[in-house]
Amino acid sequence: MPIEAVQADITHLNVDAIVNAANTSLLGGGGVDGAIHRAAGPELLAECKELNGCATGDAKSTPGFKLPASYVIHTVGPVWHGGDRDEAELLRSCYRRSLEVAASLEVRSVAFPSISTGVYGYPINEAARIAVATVKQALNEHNGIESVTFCCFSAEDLAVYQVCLVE
Ligand code: AR6
Repeated sequence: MPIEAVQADITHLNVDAIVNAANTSLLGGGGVDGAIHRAAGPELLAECKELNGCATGDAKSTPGFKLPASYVIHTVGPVWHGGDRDEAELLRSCYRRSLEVAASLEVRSVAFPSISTGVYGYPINEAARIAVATVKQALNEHNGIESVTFCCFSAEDLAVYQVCLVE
């Protein structure tokens, strides 16, 4: 099953790389970012300090330290402002760039959280449709990536992703 959706805490997943929904400072925060930093341990913050931040729509990697995943790919989703500030293109870019970074690390399995749909306020239906379509398209260019997991925190989000996956 190359692309699937699950309901889980992303910090528990046994995949090669997990994606973090970070902010431009890359210095930690709440939500999934806070959970990843807590689970990886303080070495993750020290490593992130060396990265000099990350632009919205871009992605940068670190080791996973205490996580089961070998790598964390930190990406920065757009803040939702109503849809007329390039939010969709920036969100697509997060998924594309994260998979490019994953391919450059030669990882086989990647898990994404639902980028921008928490604190950043992106509507879940539109965000999930973008996530699934962008990943399906990008995987055609990255033959080494064998599986992508959409890691949903809530049952409601999982139901949305499952609809998008069969569309
Ligand atoms: N595993 C999987 N998903 C999770 C977890 C977890 N452990 N914890 C939360 N989620 P958010 P954003 C879900 O707010 O909207 C941070 O402070 C959550 O339910 O984490 O991109 C950063 O530093 C939601 O579905 O990220 C930024 O400042 C999804 O992850 C800002 O929040 C994303 O919610 C980024 O906001």
